[in-house]
Amino acid sequence: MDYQSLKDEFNQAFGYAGERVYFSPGRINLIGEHTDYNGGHVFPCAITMGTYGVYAARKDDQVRLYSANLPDAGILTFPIDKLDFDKNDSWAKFPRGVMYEMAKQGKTVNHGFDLFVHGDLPDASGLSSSASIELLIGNILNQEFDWGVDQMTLIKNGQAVENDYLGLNTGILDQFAIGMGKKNQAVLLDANTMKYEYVPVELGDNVIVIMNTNKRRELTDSKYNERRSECEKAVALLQKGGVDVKTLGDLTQEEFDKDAYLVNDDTLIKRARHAVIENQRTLRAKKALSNGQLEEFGKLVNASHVSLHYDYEVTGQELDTLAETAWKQPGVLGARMTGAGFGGCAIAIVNKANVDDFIKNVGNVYKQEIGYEASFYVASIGDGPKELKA
Ligand code: GAF
Repeated sequence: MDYQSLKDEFNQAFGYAGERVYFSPGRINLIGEHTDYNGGHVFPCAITMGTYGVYAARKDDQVRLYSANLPDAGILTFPIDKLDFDKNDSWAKFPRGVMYEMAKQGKTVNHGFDLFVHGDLPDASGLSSSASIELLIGNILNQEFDWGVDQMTLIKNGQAVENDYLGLNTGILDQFAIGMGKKNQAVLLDANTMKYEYVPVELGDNVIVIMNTNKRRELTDSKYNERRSECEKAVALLQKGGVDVKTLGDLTQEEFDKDAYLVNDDTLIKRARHAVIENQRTLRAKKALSNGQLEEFGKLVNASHVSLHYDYEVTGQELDTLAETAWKQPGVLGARMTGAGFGGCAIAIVNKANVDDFIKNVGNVYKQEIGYEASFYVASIGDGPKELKA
């Protein structure tokens, strides 16, 4: 999507010329899944697919919104001082939520605006279209209303929109990956301390292929919350047994194995074991990638999927079919689900020379086994939110 066509689209929606064009990416997580809310590490990168927004100031107090992705919703309108959550709000819940949460920090808007939005992230695919729009709006309003806050504030505000405004119990991974995105870099975040480090994604002759199950992630919210509380229960049982631990990210595998008997419940042990080992695996994967040990990196990526399948049980037939079929293809270093799971996307690291055959073969097997098509995109790792120039 280019600058001029986005401006043209604004004009078609609102009947006059928009002022400025902004972009906010989506994300993939290379490894470190379901570790963020367990005080562990994540290792994501922003991608060049994302959400574009065209902004224009209004003289009155109305906010008007139009999404090219949801044309049936038409133009949504609300006044700048009516920000309370409304479950019938369609996608206006995102700008309202961002404004509501920032207002708690004294950051408000003093006039209305028109906003046209157009995203090229597949909807509900686990590439973080929600966090993308939260960071898009946060960055637009920060610039247009001179809020003067840093990216980390907008990242945490995005998470507050999810947790406090929308009532979804998610971690910081998605907003962080998007807000801190850097071209051709992954970022290792310690979700316990919020310290982070960039690592160049140098994959030699390989590229990252995103594989979309095209499955709607219906049960995601309830299953996600269930996993979260299972991990919290495991921590509580370890503490009750006298283990000095605040989060599962505090533990090495050896420490966990030694005390796992205290958890005394098969399911809880499996959930906690995933969180502990996946955190350690993420650190090893970061090291392997930094040292150019791509085969080792790929093996850790595969092991992550296996753990998410057997111990965390968040993969499902669609993601398993994609990952397991990918493992059997020539030129594949590794493949795993990415994001919350239960549908959404997987990623594979594939030799450039094999990509066409890879997509054909995995696509055929998926169609045969699942009954409908998967979609494939070669990922480019891109920057975080920014204003686009003509
Ligand atoms: C979702 C959540 F939003 C993230 O915080 C993270 O927990 C992820 O699932 C699983 O790693 O994307």
